[in-house]
Amino acid sequence: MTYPEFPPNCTSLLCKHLSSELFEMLKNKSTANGFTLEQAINSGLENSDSEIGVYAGDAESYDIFAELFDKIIEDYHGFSHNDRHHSNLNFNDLKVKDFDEGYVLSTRIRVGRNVKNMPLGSAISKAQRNEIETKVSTALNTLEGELEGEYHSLLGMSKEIQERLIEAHFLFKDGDRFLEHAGLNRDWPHGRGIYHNHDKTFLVWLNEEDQLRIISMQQGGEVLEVFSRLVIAMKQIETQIPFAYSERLGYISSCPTNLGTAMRASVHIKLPNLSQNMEQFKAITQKYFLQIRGVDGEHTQSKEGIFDISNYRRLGITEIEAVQEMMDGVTALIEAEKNLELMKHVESNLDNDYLTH
Ligand code: ADP
Ligand code: CIR
Repeated sequence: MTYPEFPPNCTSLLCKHLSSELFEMLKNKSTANGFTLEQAINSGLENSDSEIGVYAGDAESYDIFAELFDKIIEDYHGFSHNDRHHSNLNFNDLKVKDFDEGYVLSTRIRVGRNVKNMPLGSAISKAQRNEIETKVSTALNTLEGELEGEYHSLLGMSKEIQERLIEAHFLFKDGDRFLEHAGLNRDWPHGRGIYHNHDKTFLVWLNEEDQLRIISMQQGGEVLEVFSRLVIAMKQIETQIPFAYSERLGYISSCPTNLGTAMRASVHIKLPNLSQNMEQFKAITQKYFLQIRGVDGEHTQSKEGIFDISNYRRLGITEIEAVQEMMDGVTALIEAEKNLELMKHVESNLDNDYLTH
């Protein structure tokens, strides 16, 4: 492979950080699983509109290709080579905000997890993926109380049910072109599936971008309820399934954006006025380290002024800090939305006064 020609408009962290010198240094290296630089960067090369553009094939990728991954990790999370990740799951440390009524429609917090001593999805074999499905679904089937539910393999699920679950925000989509070019969709739909409790407030995705995505979600803005359900579930699952974890990088994930806590805490929030003032909207999200996504998830658009707002950073901050950043930022967004509403109201009253006098 020769040094790739990046298009001039390429803004991914891959384009930004993969110099020809770095490429020459890493191009012949591979991990014990045989994962190469070429595989790690393929998604970013095929999708020049990538934000990041790289995926790891195993935990070792973060060491073997560290000169590239570390630059991307520092750029995204502000976490340097000498930093160490720390965890905090103590709900008592959370300064809970009660969001004003009428803005937050639903809350979802998820973590990504991968099984210790297994390759990640980009480098895994079909047999290993199936083995994970069997082991994890067996473990999930032992959960009790609120977490009790059933595992549904994608292989045995009709297209119609899949569509319905995707539309209701419970299931992942197939055919994501970023994952496709990372080798993460190989053998689809084998080994993939979803576990959920009866109320669909606790869900686990199997073998999508990460081997597990553990999810807690519900209508409304009760963040503490969503977070505590997730923490209980994460801890119970981990007693049966050992997860890939690094003393420096925390939980190991396929995409470097998900390292550390691997946690994305999000709300669906209605901001019809603020979304007409994108400069102000973006300034607030930058101040609070928030990410704006569309209402159907990553790489989708907003509908009817509804956005998915979540913490941007996941590594180098604790789980509590990740959730706190989301809550503080969302509170600031609601405040700004209310002020814009008020201004609109005052302006329309002034117009009416002018017309009637
Ligand atoms: P992930 O969060 O796993 O990185 P996505 O951004 O693709 O992945 O989101 C997955 C699904 O979760 C999408 O259907 C998205 O609309 C849904 N979702 C995310 N946040 C919320 C939320 N707060 N309430 C309801 N659904 C949500
Ligand atoms: C990109 O580079 O834009 C995609 N590979 C997505 C990156 C961030 N999202 C993620 O980890 N799910």
